[in-house]
Amino acid sequence: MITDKMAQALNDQIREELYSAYIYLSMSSYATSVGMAGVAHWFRIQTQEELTHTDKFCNYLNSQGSQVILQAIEQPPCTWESALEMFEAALAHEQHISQCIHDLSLLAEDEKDRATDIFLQWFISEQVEEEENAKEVIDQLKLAGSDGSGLFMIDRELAKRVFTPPATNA
Ligand code: OFO
Repeated sequence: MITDKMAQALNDQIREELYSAYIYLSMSSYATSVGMAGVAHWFRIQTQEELTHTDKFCNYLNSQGSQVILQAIEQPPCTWESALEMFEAALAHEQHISQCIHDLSLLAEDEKDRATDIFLQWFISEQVEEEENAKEVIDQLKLAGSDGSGLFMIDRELAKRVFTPPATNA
């Protein structure tokens, strides 16, 4: 059993996770339209990850006897100047999500809700990885600069990303 305030905050986070899936799907679609197949693939995998995050929050709310109330999702942007701009936007978005998760954890503490706090620990670690993944690609893209063959090689590398479902499905 969780408080109404906690349930509302977790429902808000479901909207955030769905928006994450939405913006990455938009990035994937844009990358496809400009011939960056590897970038498109990378963001498509990212979309799948975000849907597993959504699922985790939904399952947790249900396990606590709370209803999932889906909210409207804002329209994401649909064009970017370059692959670098896309990954920088992805990193900024992940930093925002990290802040949301930290705020949820603080709220759980305020509510003396240990179960939710423990549930959120997985997301706190996951966010470190999410930010790191985007930063890694940003560094590579900055190194390549405007070198077409460098960008081509990065695109090929990004095409190798594999979707790994989370080990637990709390
Ligand atoms: Fe990208 O971690 Fe969820 O939103």
